[in-house]
Amino acid sequence: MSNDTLGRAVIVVPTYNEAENLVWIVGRLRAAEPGVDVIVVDDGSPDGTGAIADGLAAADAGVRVVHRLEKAGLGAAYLHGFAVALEVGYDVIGEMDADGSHQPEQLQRLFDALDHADLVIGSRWVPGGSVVNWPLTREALSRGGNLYVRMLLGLPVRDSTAGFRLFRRTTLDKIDLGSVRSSGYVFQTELTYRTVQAGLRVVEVPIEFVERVRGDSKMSGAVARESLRKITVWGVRERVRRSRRRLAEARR
Ligand SMILES: Nc1nc2c(ncn2[C@@H]2O[C@H](COP(=O)(O)OP(=O)(O)OP(=O)(O)O)[C@@H](O)[C@H]2O)c(=O)[nH]1
Ligand SMILES: [Mg+2]
Repeated sequence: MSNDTLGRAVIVVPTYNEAENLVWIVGRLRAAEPGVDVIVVDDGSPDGTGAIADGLAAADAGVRVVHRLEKAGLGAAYLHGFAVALEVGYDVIGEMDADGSHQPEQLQRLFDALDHADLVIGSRWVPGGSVVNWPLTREALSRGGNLYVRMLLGLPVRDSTAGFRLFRRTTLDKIDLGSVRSSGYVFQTELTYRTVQAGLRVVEVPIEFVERVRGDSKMSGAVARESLRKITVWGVRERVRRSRRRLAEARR
């Protein structure tokens, strides 16, 4: 199995108020991929998710928990989880939501593709990918956002905001995580962008994304505005960089 040649793997699962989902999703993950460990990163969820995660870790040596004091955004939680995973020495470090939108049973598809990639994204918007139970407005927002990213940044990626992923350790080592400042979902786009800029290979595999059934979404206007603002700034910088390069080449 490809997982064996890739080394030790861990999936980082950020949580904020996922008490209704965590046992279910971690159980599915451990059943689908018994060789893959889990790091839950909880931002002091008032609904007791942190204590539930501690219970899982006490019963299963493959699960560990990072407790953070307050809700500081998805990006900050992932950076913390990645730092722990790198410190422990994992070779493959993944991302997955706790709300059931990403199906652990489809994780093997991502591992299979990691053989010839530095970052694998479980993608809703490549042929074969799909979304279950999303309102049209949500789909339009995701498709539109991804189109904007492709146009402005020239990224050859259909679903750069997706949060079902596998990174090789070497990829995280090369993209300077210390300078990442994005806190909301634009964090995903920033990491994709950095991976492409570093000349590394990004491969998308189709997944079926299922809208959460239990618990509340953390998507907010502030999160969407951060995305729009950052992508626009990066896009302008990208244009300046490209025209400077063209000018320099013309002078040669
Ligand atoms: N630690 C931490 N986790 C977060 C934070 N915000 C969101 N999450 C988790 O990140 C994952 C994705 O968040 P969701 O609320 O599902 O976002 P979404 O998938 O865009 O929204 P829905 O489609 O409504 O589910 C979930 O596991 C959340 O619990 C945060 O600030 N800190
Ligand atoms: Mg979700």
